[in-house]
Amino acid sequence: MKFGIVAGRFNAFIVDHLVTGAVDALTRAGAQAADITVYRCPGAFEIPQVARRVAATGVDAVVCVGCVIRGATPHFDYVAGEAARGIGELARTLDVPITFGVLTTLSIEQAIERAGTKAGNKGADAALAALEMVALFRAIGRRKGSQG
Ligand code: INI
Repeated sequence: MKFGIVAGRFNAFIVDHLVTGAVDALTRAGAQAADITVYRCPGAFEIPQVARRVAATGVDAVVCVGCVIRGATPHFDYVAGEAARGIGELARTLDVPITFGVLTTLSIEQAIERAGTKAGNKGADAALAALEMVALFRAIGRRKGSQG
């Protein structure tokens, strides 16, 4: 199986831990490191554009990770909203599992908690969701056209 991980570079001190969590989860489940490619883009807003291209390379799944932290202006809502909307749109329209490991938090502390400390690692969670979706798509594919 081949996987693409698309990571926003904005808030890299958090996102790097999400990437590590995603790679660890995939390799622990049996993926080869050589079959995992990490693509970095400027920020969460760009993730859907990159994920679409990565999906077109023939990978089995795309794991999206990023971190949007609320600031003093409405900017957060636009960036987080477009990232979620864009990734969701891809997931519903492409025939490749695309999972959502983009943190949208109110504070840096909340982000740290979700990047490998007390609230787990959302990059790892998104990678595990991708593995489950690949298996599910294969199971659905096998059933397609079968008699029972
Ligand atoms: N991108 C993020 O990934 N996280 C953020 O918290 C963030 N904030 O707060 O601005 C952010 N902005 C950059 C954005 O994703 C785009 O890269 C930029 O607007 C250029 O298109």
